[in-house]
Formats: sequence, C-alpha cells, structure tokens
Amino acid sequence: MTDTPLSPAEFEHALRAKGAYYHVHHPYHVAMYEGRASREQIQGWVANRFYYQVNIPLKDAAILANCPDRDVRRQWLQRLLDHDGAPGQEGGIEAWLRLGQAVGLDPEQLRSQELVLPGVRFAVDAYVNFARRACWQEAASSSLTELFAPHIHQSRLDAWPRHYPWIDPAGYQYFRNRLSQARRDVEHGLAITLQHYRTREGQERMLDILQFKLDILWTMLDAMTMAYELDRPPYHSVTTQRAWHRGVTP
Ligand code: AHQ
Repeated sequence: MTDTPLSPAEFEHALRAKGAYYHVHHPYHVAMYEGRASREQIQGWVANRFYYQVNIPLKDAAILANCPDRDVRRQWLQRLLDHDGAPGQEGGIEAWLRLGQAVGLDPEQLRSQELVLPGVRFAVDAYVNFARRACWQEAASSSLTELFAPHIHQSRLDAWPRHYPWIDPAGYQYFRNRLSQARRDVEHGLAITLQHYRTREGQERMLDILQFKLDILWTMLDAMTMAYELDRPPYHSVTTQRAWHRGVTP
C-alpha cells in the first residue's frame, strides 16, 4: 500500500464513499420507508434507538473530557445540549420520548430500557467505550456517519406520514431537528477529521474507524431484525417471555 497521503478532497471523497454501507440501506430501514414495517417493528425500533439516543451525550461528554482544545469543546458542547436540552428547554431525548408516545409506547417503558435488545446494547456500549478510550480526534471523527444522516431523516419525514397514518405527526419533530443539527455537526466533525489525519496511515485508520461506526449502526438493526422480523428474540428457544432479570422469583 502506498504511503502517499490522500489530498483533502480525495480523503473526503473516500469518506463519503463509505455511504454505500450506511444503515439507510439495511433491509429493516428499507421496509420502514417502503411502508412494509409493522407497528411492532416500528415500536421496537423506537424503543431500541432510545438507548442509542441517551448514550450519545455520554459519548460526546467522553470526547469533551479527552479534548484539551477549548474552542473545540465550546463547539462540541452544543451536541450535548441538542440531546439533553439546554436548562429549561426540551432536547432530543425528550423529543424521542414524544416519538415513542406517537408510535404508541409509554415513555416510562422507554426510560426503563426493558425493550432494549442485548445486540443493540452491546453495539451502543461499544461506541461509548470507544469514545472513552480513543483520542478525542478519533472519537470525534467516528460521528461522521452523520455525513449520510440528513437523507435518512428526510426519508422518514417523507415516507412515514404516508405509510403510517396511525403515528401522531407530533412525533416527527426529532427528525426535523436533526436535519439542521446533523449538517452543523458534520461541518465541525469533517473539519477536525481533515485537519487531524494527514498521513496515509492515519487516513486509512480513520476509514477503519468510520467502518467500525457503520458496523455499530448496521448491527443494531440486525438485532432488531432477529427480534421483530424473524420472530427470534433473545432466548426464543427457551422462553416466550422477555429474559429481563427482575429478581429471583420465590
Ligand atoms: O439521531 C442521531 C444522532 O443524534 C446522532 C449523533 C451522531 C453521532 O455523534 O454519532 N450520529 C447520530 C445519528 C442519529 N440518528 C441516526 C438515524 O439513522 O436516525 C443516524 C446516526 C448517525 O448517522 O450516526
């Protein structure tokens, strides 16, 4: 392999080419915007993605904790506020709970995380733990799957009202919020990435990190496919109940 660095334009092109593996192409998502998702599949998706959403601020806080650059921190801080909400304001997590209500889920059930599948939990935890131990630049650049996110949020806003009239449209505010927030995040994440990875080895490392994050997003949907499409949730061969430890039954 050559050690000639890619130019910034070539590097950005290589990053965007990874869009071919983005989870917009996962059959679970394709079924959702083609109108073929059942109520249970949509509810399962909302309940499991809640675990991803509440962990994004932890991931971003890990980046802040590792970042000595005040200017970067001041800009990165906005991501936490987007999700946690500035004091006295609703944030993305509240908006996601409203999406839960809009698809017929009780917010307390989302908060309990009892519907979160092990495969989803492991994938999300891998993302947070990566951000905790990687250097802040690598962790920041792993958010660049959002290069492809505005398209996926727009596809939901376009398709879901048409296919799923039973969903309360108030729940779509989260997707609307992300259209502008994701674009703003990508601008900052891309600037950090193009600035940090200057050698060919570093650039290849970054593409590997982006593939790791793509794997996280794809794996979450694989777990949901097993549970909600193939009817093979965890432990389906030994129990019909959710294997959720609630204390030893006497
Ligand atoms: O709602 C999403 C979100 O807040 C974020 C933060 C960002 C990150 O820091 O990794 N990635 C991300 C994503 C969100 N929504 C996903 C979707 O499909 O709804 C897309 C996802 C991403 O592309 O990483």
